Amino acid sequence: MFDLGQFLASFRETLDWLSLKKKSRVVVALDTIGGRSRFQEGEVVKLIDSVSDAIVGVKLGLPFYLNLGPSTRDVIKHFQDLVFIADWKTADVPHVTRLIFENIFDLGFNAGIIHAFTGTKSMSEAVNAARSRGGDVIAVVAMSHEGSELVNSQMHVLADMAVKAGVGCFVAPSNNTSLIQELRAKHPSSKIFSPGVGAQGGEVKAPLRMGADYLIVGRLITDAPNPDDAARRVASESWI
Ligand code: NUP
Repeated sequence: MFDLGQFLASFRETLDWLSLKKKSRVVVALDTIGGRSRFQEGEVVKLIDSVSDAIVGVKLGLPFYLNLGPSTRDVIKHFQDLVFIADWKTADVPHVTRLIFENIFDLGFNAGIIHAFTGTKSMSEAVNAARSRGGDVIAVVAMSHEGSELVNSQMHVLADMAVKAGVGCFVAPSNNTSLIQELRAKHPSSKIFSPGVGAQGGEVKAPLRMGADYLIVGRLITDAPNPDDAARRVASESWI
């Protein structure tokens, strides 16, 4: 349903507003549905519709786009009461980064995720594309999987570069809450998105208590026998 409160608000304001309205800090990562990574547009719309009251946004990765292609735009258009984040984790030279981000916003996404290690020039191009289209940029400064020690050891350097480029939103792992705590301490007004809840061992409340703003939750919800029940459960636990 269209809501006037969202009109012309920034990505971060819209998220805060949706969060308050729905009493949820959950962004759903839609990589799989019931364990399957191939699905039709109708199934996607049905799933998002069933969980939309309990979530503030949907994060769609590259597998989703490779599966559904330009129909992604139609999926996004269906939902006025959610933000959509393109998790394409771009890692390219500045002028190509700009092209990618222009496409992300032209598809209807409200924000896109970039790897901070690409540096300030690439991130600035993403930020410029975002500003000219009313979107936002989220930088990966730490990761949730085994093997991410190298990137995680550079979190502060990466976050400082991101801030220099005008980025105010970060991805940091829910299963490594000390990193969230450190990031929050150094960047009090940033927005921290935290993946790794459930399937990767992260908890719901711990990352939020350490300073995360939003949880990115995939399989715990999308592969559950009843995704709507699972989403409602995680949402109510996230409202602390
Ligand atoms: O460090 C990261 N870890 C991570 O899992 C950065 C991410 N963007 N993600 C994404 O979050 C990953 O691509 C997936 O879409 C989601 C987590 O999914 P799940 O483990 O909750 O199913």
